[in-house]
Amino acid sequence: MIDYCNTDPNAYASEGYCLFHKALNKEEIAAARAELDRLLGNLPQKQVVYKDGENKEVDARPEYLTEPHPKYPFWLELCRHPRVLDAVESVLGANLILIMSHLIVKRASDGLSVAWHQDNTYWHSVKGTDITTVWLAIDDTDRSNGCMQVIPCTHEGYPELDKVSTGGQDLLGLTVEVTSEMEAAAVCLEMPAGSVSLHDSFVLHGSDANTSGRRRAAYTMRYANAKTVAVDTAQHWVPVYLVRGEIDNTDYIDIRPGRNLPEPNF
Ligand SMILES: O=C(O)CCC(=O)C(=O)O
Repeated sequence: MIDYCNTDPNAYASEGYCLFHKALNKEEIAAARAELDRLLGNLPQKQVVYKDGENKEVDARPEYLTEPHPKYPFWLELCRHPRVLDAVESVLGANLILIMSHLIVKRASDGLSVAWHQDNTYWHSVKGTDITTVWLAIDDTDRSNGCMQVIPCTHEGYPELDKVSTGGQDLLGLTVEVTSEMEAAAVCLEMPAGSVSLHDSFVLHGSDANTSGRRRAAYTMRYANAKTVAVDTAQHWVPVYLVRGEIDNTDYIDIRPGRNLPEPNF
């Protein structure tokens, strides 16, 4: 495991990730925690999740709070937060669409691991490579509560790696094969609540189980360059939102700052 962690947006293209400290302040993070606690208090008994390569109904878990942004204005507002978008713009350019989001909450003691994977190969309705995930720490995160880990530079050339079953109790049920040398090069993205990391949609990443006595909650917001990435909105499972810049595509919902947010749609 490498201790160095990239905080230079100019090195994002080569490293495949970058950390930005203090994107959200204490009050903003406290508000996110309160909203999250409200959602956790209303978890259904069952959830449909994409696991082992298919959609399945499973017992609900807080790791599976997928796509809160079309349903709850709080999370959609967060996805167009100026400091979040500034970080995204620094790596993807000025024309940005929001394509997905996911609250991944690992409870204290039994939070699921996330096996090594690439994001892009799961998203068949999205074509292109200029795609990043903002991973917002809602709780402080470190090795003991299952922080994100990235294997730098593995996005180079955008290889589409085959997935194999993990056969285990992890979040996705699938992984890609990784050598011990690659694993030794992984970086732990330890960060205080309010910081964000950005990772490329092809870079290998994952996280260990949370066996600590502390929760590890994160909000992942996924963005693409509106001009170089095409989303097939007929196939895509959530609306696509224009959050910054320009694009000539009437399939996308315009929520650039100053616009009203749409009514929650499901
Ligand atoms: O939150 C985690 O531990 C994993 C996140 C992840 O895989 C992702 O954001 O793509």
